[in-house]
Amino acid sequence: MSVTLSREDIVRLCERVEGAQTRAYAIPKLTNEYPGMTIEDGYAVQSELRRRFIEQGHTLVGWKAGLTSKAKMEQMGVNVPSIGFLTDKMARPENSVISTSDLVHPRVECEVAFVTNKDLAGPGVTAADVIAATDYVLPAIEIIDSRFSGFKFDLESVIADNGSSARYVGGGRARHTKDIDLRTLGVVMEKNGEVIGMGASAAVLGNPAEAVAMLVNILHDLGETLPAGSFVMSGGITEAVAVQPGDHVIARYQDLGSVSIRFG
Ligand code: 0L1
Ligand code: MG
Repeated sequence: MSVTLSREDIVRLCERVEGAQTRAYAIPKLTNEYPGMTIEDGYAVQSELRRRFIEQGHTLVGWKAGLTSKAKMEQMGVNVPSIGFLTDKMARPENSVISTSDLVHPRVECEVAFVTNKDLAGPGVTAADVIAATDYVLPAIEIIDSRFSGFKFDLESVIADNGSSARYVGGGRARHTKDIDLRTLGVVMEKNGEVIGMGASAAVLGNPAEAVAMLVNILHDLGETLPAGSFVMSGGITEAVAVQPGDHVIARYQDLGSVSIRFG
């Protein structure tokens, strides 16, 4: 597979996704109009979106791996994970109020985030390489927001929509990887005081560091590397749960403390 869309079509689809993201409205999945669209076409649209956001003054702070748990891949009917970019404008402080009026279908996921202190470049990057290049890990909540009507999407469209990236919140307690077992970190997610999800970090490709390695290897295919100082979300441990105004979500992690966020 390769990029099949013309430059004109990439720009057209990017403008469609950018409008839906910045003005918070739902659009039909892109493959309705472009049924032959490939995963590489999806990344071409995502790269154009990244170029535009950076041109508009956003700063790239890192990347996210998505669809990294078996449950989520099965739910979506896909067998490969995806990646998306993260900018400073998507970050929100812990326990702040996130406005749902700026979002289409917000849902929350519990993730382990990595902060790197060495450059990583594929191909062939392994989980051990990721651990060697990790400064610390911290707990995070990702707020994903698929812009596609009725959640009717496919991998190509999701990748073009930057992997449904919308907001992210880091917090809790940062730890060195040598002090924790990255595979067995438990997490309990509560919404308004009720437990709505739980899991262990091994749900993410057996070890969240594997997801970061996969991400760096996909970056290589896109002609990119992961610079030192990057913030990387490794993928949802728990199922994504819908949120609405008034909700308070707290994710309690074994060994990593907790992260909370409110919705207004
Ligand atoms: O973060 C992710 O796992 C990406 C999910 C993309 C599909 C969705 O919006 O559920
Ligand atoms: Mg996620």
